[in-house]
Amino acid sequence: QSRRAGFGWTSYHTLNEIYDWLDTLVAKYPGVVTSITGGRSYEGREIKGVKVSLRAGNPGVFIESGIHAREWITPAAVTYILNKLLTSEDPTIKDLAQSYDYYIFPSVNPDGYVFSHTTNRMWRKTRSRGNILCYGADPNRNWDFHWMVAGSSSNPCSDTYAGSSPASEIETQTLAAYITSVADKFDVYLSFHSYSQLLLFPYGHSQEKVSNYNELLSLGNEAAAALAKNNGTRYTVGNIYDAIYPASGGSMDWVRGTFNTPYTYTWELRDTGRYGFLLPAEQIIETAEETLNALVVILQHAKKN
Ligand code: ING
Ligand code: ZN
Repeated sequence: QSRRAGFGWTSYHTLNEIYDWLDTLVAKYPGVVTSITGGRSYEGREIKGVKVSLRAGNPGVFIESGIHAREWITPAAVTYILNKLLTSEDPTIKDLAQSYDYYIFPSVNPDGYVFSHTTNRMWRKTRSRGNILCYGADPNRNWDFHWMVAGSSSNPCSDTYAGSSPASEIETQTLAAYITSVADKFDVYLSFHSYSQLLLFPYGHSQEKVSNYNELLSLGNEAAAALAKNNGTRYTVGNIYDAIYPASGGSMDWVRGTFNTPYTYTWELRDTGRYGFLLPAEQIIETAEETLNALVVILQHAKKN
């Protein structure tokens, strides 16, 4: 990608490129895009986000991606969707952009993301040094809701190491504090992972059904149908425990369990394993476009209810 072309979605970007682009949005859309911060990482990097607010008094949508370092398609797709919210001429997208405040954090594990660019492409965890041999904890097993109950490891060398205690990771603590500060403002929470093509909702610690299980399942299936329209990409929808595997301490489950946020989904974006985490950059735009179609269904439903 040439310097003149600026930020785009035909290649994957470094953390600095993503953060610089967020800064350009703040400068370009004064009063609409504002800088928000989820605190600082173990190595001192900012957890940088933006709030998009086209109208006063709207309900909120909270979006996080990149909690796992190697899942590069997630910040790529989320920044694409952010750009569409600001620039689309499509009346449906414009309406949704004007109907919600968006709190968007494209890279909530910045140390891990940088490490996956510089040193180990398959890195998943944070980079905290709690153990001399193995660094980092799984930031999606570390949240303080049924911590270490399922699908979590107490071995610091495991990729699913839950950390030494609930919210042991500074990234979890500081992002949780930010989420708490705005929790009364949003009723949609979306977390982005890859890969497997799944649309997941709570919970992961047990088969316990959330109160609106049927609504989340049928809405998820409607969203998956909309997603399949462009390219035939097929998603499976369900609660974490049954649709993927038992796994506790994830960010979404903490949000649902703590604030009772009604619409919470975790996405597992493309693909189903051919490329896995190494999804070719040529698939960023198609992936983001189909995901946006599904997002429209979820946000339109949440708006009515
Ligand atoms: N998958 C998720 C993981 O953290 C998940 C699945 C989502 C578990 C939400 C718990 C909560 O294991 C990937 N690919 O990271
Ligand atoms: Zn993940």
